[in-house]
Amino acid sequence: MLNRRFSIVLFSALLLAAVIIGLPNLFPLPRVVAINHTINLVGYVNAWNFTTTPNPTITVTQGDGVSLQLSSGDAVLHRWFVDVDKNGPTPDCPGADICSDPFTTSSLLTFTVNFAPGTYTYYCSVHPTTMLGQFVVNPSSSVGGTALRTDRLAWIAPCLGLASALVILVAVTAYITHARRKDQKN
Ligand SMILES: [Cu+2]
Repeated sequence: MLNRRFSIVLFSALLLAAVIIGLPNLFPLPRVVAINHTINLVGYVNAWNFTTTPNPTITVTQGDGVSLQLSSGDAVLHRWFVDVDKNGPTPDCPGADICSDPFTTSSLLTFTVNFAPGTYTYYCSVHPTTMLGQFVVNPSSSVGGTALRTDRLAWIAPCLGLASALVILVAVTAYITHARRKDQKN
């Protein structure tokens, strides 16, 4: 009778542990949701955004969206582009590079970062020696097509820890109760 009850408690505890540990695998984590970056760049012949060379570094992750709000701060003609094919300050558009329209007031350029991770250079095609900066593409955190969301992992880990502690507590209590009753019996 006692052995049977102990077996049931132990089996339940193990089942609970299996379910809790297996749960995250039953419901695969969703892919990382690509971020949309809204970036403002104001063009001046000396540099973008009142800076001097080097210009602001733009950092994104592969797969992200970019909404680039461009404007001319000095009413001079500018044209933004990122040198995706890495062949220097000649814009290859249409082609490998991603280019804005030429603008003397403002222009909105939206695109998806669908090129390989790495460090690229963005330029103003009109003033490529002063209006240039780094465009850094970080690799997506996806591994084998399944992405890990750190914010979800952040709450799963303490839950797993707590659940494991409970399971161990239940198992130890059941074992002690079982051993004590066995002693009383003898
Ligand atoms: Cu320019």
